[in-house]
Order: sequence, then C-alpha cells, then structure tokens
Amino acid sequence: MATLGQDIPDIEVTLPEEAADSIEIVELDSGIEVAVTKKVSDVKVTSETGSTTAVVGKKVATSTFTAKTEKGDSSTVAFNTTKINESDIVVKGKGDGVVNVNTGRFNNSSVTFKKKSADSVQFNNGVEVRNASIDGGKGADTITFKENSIIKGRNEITLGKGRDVLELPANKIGKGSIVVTDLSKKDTIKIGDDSFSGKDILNGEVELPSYIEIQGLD
Ligand SMILES: [Ca+2]
Repeated sequence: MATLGQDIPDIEVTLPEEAADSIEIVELDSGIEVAVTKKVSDVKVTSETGSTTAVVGKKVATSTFTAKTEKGDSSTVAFNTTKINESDIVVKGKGDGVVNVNTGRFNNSSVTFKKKSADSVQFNNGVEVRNASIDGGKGADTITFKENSIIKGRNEITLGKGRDVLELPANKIGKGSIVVTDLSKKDTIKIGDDSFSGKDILNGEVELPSYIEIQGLD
C-alpha cells in the first residue's frame, strides 16, 4: 500500500501501490482536495476533526471515507466525482458530520453517522442515487434528496433517534424507492414544499407518493 498526505495533518489516504499516481492531495484555503485523476479502487481516506475534504474527479470504487469529528466540531466530506461505487462513508465522534454528494452517481454505497450529533447528508440536483444505505444514528439529522435527484433501486434510510428530517423531491426522477426503516412521531418528511409529521404519517393521515415506503406501516 501507498500512503499519501503524510505531510498534511488533517488527512491520510492509503491506496494500492500501483494506483498511487491516481490521487493527488491538494491543500486549499477551503479544505483539502483529494483529486482523483484516474478511476481508482480500494482507497482509504481518513479525515481529522474539523476538516473539510472534497473528493473530486473520476470514479472511486470499493473504498472507505472516514471523518472524525469531536464534540463542538463539524467535519465535511463532499464528493464531486463521476461515481462512487460500493463504498462506505463513516462519520465518527460526537461532533457534527456533513456529507454532500454534489455530482455523478452514488451506487451501492452507504453513509453512517456513528454518534449522537446533528448530521446531514445531501444528494444534489441531478445526482443519481442507486441502492444507497443511510444511517443517521442518534441526534437530529437531516437527509436531503434535492429536486431532480435521480432515485434508482432500493434506498434504505434509517433515521435513528432524534427529531430527524427527510427531504425528498416532489419532482423525482427514476423508478427507485425510498424505504424508511424507523420513522418516529417526532420525525418529519418533506416532499417538495409540503411537510408531514411522523405522527400524522404513522396515524395514516398522509398519502405519501408511492415511491416512499414506511416500514412498519400497513
Ligand atoms: Ca437521528
């Protein structure tokens, strides 16, 4: 394995020796850019607390992105790549975590927030999300699929404890589904400009679009 970023305190990247020239790490005022110049697999990126990491460029597969975040801090991982495939993003620690997928495809991949904190995930307009698995964990989290995001396959959302907000597009593209595993009364689902409480949904008072499945609801 090759290790990159040893001279930059906030990040470490390991990847197969033969792929070492597929990634460049650039320190910017706004954070650290992990520039993927050729498609690459089996990368491990670890970001320290309070950091902003932008993964930019070509496809990344079978990789892990771990952001540490201590209480009072916020750590951000943003993806501006063509595709994230079969990869896992994990935010560890009691600080806030922000994961933004700004471009490309997010395929068979997961986002997991480990500790109690106010975390957010956002899939931008035009991003294709297929078979994603998202676990907000404890804390009041916000999970957003922006208008015109493309939803394919089965996307499983676990909100966890806390007053969570799931924002979904009124104008959804793609034939996929959103499956919410653990909606509770205090959660909110927004669809476009409309906002519905978990309580009303669980009481059967809301007719959600058919692409949204609430587990445990008849
Ligand atoms: Ca939560």
